[in-house]
Amino acid sequence: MKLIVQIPALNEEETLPETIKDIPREIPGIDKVEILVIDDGSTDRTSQIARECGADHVIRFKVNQGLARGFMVGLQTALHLGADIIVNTDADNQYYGGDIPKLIQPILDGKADIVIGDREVGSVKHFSFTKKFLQKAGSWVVRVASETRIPDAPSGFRAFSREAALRTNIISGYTYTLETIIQAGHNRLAVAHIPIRTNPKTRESRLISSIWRYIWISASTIIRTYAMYRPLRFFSTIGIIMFFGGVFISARYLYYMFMGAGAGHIQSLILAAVLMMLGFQIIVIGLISDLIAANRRLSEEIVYRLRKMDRE
Ligand SMILES: Nc1nc2c(ncn2[C@@H]2O[C@H](COP(=O)(O)OP(=O)(O)O)[C@@H](O)[C@H]2O)c(=O)[nH]1
Ligand SMILES: [Mg+2]
Repeated sequence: MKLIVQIPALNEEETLPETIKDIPREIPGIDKVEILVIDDGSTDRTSQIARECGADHVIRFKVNQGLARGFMVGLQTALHLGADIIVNTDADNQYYGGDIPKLIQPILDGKADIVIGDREVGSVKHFSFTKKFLQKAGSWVVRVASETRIPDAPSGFRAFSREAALRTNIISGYTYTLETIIQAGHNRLAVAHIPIRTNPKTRESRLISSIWRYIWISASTIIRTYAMYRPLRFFSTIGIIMFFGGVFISARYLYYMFMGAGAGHIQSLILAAVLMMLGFQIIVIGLISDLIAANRRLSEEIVYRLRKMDRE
């Protein structure tokens, strides 16, 4: 069993040494632990520091590609290097490295494909009220969209089995955290969670520079991912509501017409017609998206087999 711990890093020369130092190199049930740092176009000495501190592999992008891309390249590289389990942790030493054995235990036991470290956000003192609220609301939406029961969806401390890593495809460019969970839920991978510890805060979050931007990007990622996996349900729900809204308004119009007062209600007749037409079209869009989604499932299967062959 080989474990690779991957650390996406952007300008992290200050906190990377501690992060690497805290990663246990001997874990029961694991023959070899290796560390992979993905330096995403840092302008400081992140890559050199990573090597000096004992990272076994360092990938460096010349220009910044964003966390989601870095995460994907990390997963693929780890698979290439023969990882059986891949753990992701943050370079700001936010997560407690000593919890890695606990995090991978459900995978070793054959009970999970993905394990998400749950920070038990309610009890983290240095999280602001807004961050806690966003984390909770976001996690709830992700639970509904992914049909899983993950309490801490944006957590970056997580473990993937080789099978889960082979099946993961990230489309969004900003964050991988939400998309991986929704995808895993729909691919029927076993997603588990366990409580983990966090270290005192070392610096402000770089990803959440503006709350509104964060909400906007997270919401659009969730909607896009959900629509990708459940297009018919997504579009037909909207379409049916509009269509029957239109039916209701036309029934009301017919009632007035038979009562002899139709002339004053032409506006609502127009609204009814527009709603019914739009609703019908949205349902048709749902059907087309469903056909596209069927293609996507086939493509995903091909990508999965290619990756597997590549590894063998
Ligand atoms: N590859 C990559 N990693 C990034 C980027 N921005 C932040 N990170 C890394 O992502 C992790 C989480 O970032 P952080 O600012 O701590 O966000 P937090 O999750 O809100 O605490 C850290 O390891 C950062 O070094 C980026 O643009 N590209
Ligand atoms: Mg952080």
